[in-house]
Amino acid sequence: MAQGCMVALEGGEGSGKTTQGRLLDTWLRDHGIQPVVVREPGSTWLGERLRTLILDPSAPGIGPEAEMLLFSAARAQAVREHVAPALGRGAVVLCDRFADSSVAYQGYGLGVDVAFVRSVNEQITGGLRPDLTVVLDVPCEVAALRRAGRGGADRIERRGADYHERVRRAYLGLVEACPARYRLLDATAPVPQVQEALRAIVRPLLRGRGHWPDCEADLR
Ligand code: Z5A
Repeated sequence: MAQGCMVALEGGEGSGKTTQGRLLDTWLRDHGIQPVVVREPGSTWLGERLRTLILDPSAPGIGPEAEMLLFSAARAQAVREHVAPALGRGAVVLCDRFADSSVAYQGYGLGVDVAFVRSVNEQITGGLRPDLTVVLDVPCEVAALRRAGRGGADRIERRGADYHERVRRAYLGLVEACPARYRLLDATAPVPQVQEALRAIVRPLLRGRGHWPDCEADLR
């Protein structure tokens, strides 16, 4: 019987989480695994509305604590509606961002008390933690160039280089502090190369949780 298993993709803006998450999803489906994919903020009626509100560049003066609580409300709903039920029935859950985004962006980035952020995360997730968090890392200048190609920066993307540097450092610190639960991936490489490295990280975890038939020796 396969066990529930949660993989989170984290990292700064433009590090390629969405691109890599989609490729990982397709790869898993090609091998008979039907992951539940969640993006934060979003994936629920409430979360998608909060996303529009929080990222709106014309939103006037949302304070750091309020911002953190809005992201938390979206997360609480996503956990209740999707993540917890999926894990309960033994599914694979892929999250494009999870609780560490609030630690990095609102805690270390904006100066909200990190212990408070962690404690809210603990309450709203019931202590749920991803089995594995892959941090996709790119220097902020690379992320800025990728973003420039898209235009229309949102409220958080508009923050200065110092802010995004603090966020990046926060993620690197999380990986360093707990190598058992985090893996760092150099996301400056071309997309297929990053995907190959990501699969190599995810494969043994899923294999250990019994997520594909024994007869399939290698999951390419
Ligand atoms: N946020 C927060 O503050 N607190 C929280 O608790 C949570 C979130 C949950 C969500 O907006 C924002 O909310 C986010 C953090 C904050 N803000 N920031 N900054 P989002 O979902 O729109 O933002 P994002 O998660 O950062 O997504 P993104 O900017 O789209 O980045 P991405 O998903 O990591 O990258 P991508 O969309 O896959 O790729 C970006 C571009 O780079 C795209 O043109 C790709 O074609 C290109 N790309 C991707 N990979 C490569 C490689 N390897 N080489 C070259 N080009 C590449």
